[in-house]
Amino acid sequence: MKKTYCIFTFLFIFMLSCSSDSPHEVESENSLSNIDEPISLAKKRDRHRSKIAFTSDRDGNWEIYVMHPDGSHQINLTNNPSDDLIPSWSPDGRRVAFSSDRDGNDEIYVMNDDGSEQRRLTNNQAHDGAPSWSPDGRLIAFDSNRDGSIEVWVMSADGSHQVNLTNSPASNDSRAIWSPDGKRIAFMSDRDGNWEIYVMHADGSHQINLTNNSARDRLFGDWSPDGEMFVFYSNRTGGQEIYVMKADGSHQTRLTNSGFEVFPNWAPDGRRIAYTSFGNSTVEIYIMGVDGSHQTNLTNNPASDSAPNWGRVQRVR
Ligand SMILES: [Ca+2]
Ligand SMILES: [Ca+2]
Ligand SMILES: [Ca+2]
Ligand SMILES: [Ca+2]
Repeated sequence: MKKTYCIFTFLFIFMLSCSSDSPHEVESENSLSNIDEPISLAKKRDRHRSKIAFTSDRDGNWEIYVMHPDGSHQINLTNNPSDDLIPSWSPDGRRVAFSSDRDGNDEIYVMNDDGSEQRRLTNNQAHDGAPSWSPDGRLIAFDSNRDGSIEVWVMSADGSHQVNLTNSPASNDSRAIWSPDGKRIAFMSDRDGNWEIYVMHADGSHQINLTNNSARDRLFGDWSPDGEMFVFYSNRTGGQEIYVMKADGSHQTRLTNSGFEVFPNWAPDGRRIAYTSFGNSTVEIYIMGVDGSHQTNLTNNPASDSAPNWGRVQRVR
C-alpha cells in the first residue's frame, strides 16, 4: 500500500519540488487583451453556467476549491487539516466527489457544491482515490489497491456495490474517466511496461491500448464533451506536455511546449481546456483553447493550485 500511496502522491509532490529553470510560455497581459471574440463571448456566457473545482494548499494543506471559469470567486469547499484532493463534479453540478485521508488513509468522499454534507463512501485501510462520476450520475469510478495493485473500481454513487473492473493484478490501472455516453471508460495502465491510455467497455470488458509508445502517457485527462477526442499528458518529448487525440487513438497532437503542463480537463462547452502548469516556481490552474492558444493563468498565487475539474452549473448562484 505504501508503494501505491507514493505513486498517487508523487504528482503533487513532484510539482511542489520543481524549479523554474526551463522556459515557460505564459500569455502576456498584452496577448490576453487580444483573445478573439468567440472565446471572449463563450467566457461571458459560461460564467454562470460552469465552474472549475481544483485543489490548493494555500491554507497550509490541500483543500478543494471552486472558482468561476475566469478565475474569480475562489472559495474553499473543504476546511480541515487533512489532504483533500482530486475533485470530480457530479453531472448535474450539485455535488463533488474527492479523496481525503482525514480518517488515516485515502478514501472517496462526496459533498454538496457548497461544501456541506461531506460523506465518506469507501471505508478500508487501502488507498481509494481519483473518483469520476458516470454521466447519468448513478455510478462513481475510482482507484483502489485493496486487492494488491491499483485497479479501476466502480460503485453506486451512495458507496454501495463496489466492484473491481480492471482485474489486472500484475499492473497498475488507474484514473478512470467515463465517456460522455456512459458506454466506455478510459483509464491508464502500466501493463505493457510504461504508462499508456486504455479504453474499455463500462463493464470492464474489451480493454484496448490507445497510445502504444515508450513514453509515460497519463490520463489525468478527459474526453471531449462530444466523446470524439481525448486530452491527456505525456513526457514523450522530454517534459510534460498536453496532447489531444481521437477516441480511437489516432491523430495524436501536442498542444503545449513548455514542459510543465499536466492534468488537462475539458470545459463543458467543448471550447477550452483547463490544466495545471508547474513552471515559473508556482503551480497554477491555466485554461487554453482546444488548439493550445490563449494560455491564461487563472489562479496567480504563490501556493500550489492543481487538478482542475470543469463542471456544469445547474443553479445560478
Ligand atoms: Ca484539507
Ligand atoms: Ca481507504
Ligand atoms: Ca506509453
Ligand atoms: Ca498558485
